Amino acid sequence: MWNIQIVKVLGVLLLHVALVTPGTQVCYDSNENAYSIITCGAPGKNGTNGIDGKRGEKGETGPAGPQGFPGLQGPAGLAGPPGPRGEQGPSGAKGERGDSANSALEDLKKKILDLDTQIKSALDSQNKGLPKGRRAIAGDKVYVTSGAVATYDEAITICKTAGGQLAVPLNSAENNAILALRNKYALNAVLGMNDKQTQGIFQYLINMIISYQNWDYGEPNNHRGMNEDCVEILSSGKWNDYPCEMPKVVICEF
Ligand code: GN1
Ligand code: CA
Repeated sequence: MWNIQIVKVLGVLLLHVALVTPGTQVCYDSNENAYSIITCGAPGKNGTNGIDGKRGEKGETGPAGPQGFPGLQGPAGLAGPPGPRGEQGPSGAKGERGDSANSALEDLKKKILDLDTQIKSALDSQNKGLPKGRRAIAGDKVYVTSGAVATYDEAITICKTAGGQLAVPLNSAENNAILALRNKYALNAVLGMNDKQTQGIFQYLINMIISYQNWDYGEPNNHRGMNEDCVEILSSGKWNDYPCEMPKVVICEF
């Protein structure tokens, strides 16, 4: 046994002496239970990079970042519902004693009379230049004619252009004043009313149903089925409906 070990050691020493040269070394391989000689060279170059490893697990949530800048102001909101009614305020100071009802009425009457006088004098001076027989007065109204004849529509325009309107009697006094002018001429005069809108219902130019009326016997009658929508004043002062296109004397009122 000891002989075998001694032989092994001697073998190795011999191998070492015979084969180990600079650049070589003896290595013992325990698996093979043997010795081998390897050549020692310069270290090899680094290998190329390996492929990427597997993706790591998700890290923990980081700390909250700093607060951002405030945003722009938004548009105004809708108006809210009305609030509840407030409490009643305290009573005001007592006012000065007023005029008696009678004296206030007297004041008003005086003002109206003054106004009436002013209107009459203004109307008088306005009509001074008109030839006699071509104007008539009833109350505050002044009726004027040149004796010219025209259809209903033309008559309306003539009076409007003159600053007045086609004469229309609202009572018997006004009807008489208009009649006085009509009777200066041999023709009937046209009045400011018609039943164009509804047959048989005569209206003023302002589309109001007439109040005062003075129809001749049997009138208005749309004679023989004719379209008699306009009104003329006859020599008797009574009224007749007639076709608006027929020319009649024009009397204006101011
Ligand atoms: C008639 O007769 P005279 O011409 O005055 C008629 C009127 C008509 C008018 C038409 C009593 O009047 O209603 O509007 O003709 N009078 C009668 O021109 O029928
Ligand atoms: Ca008629």
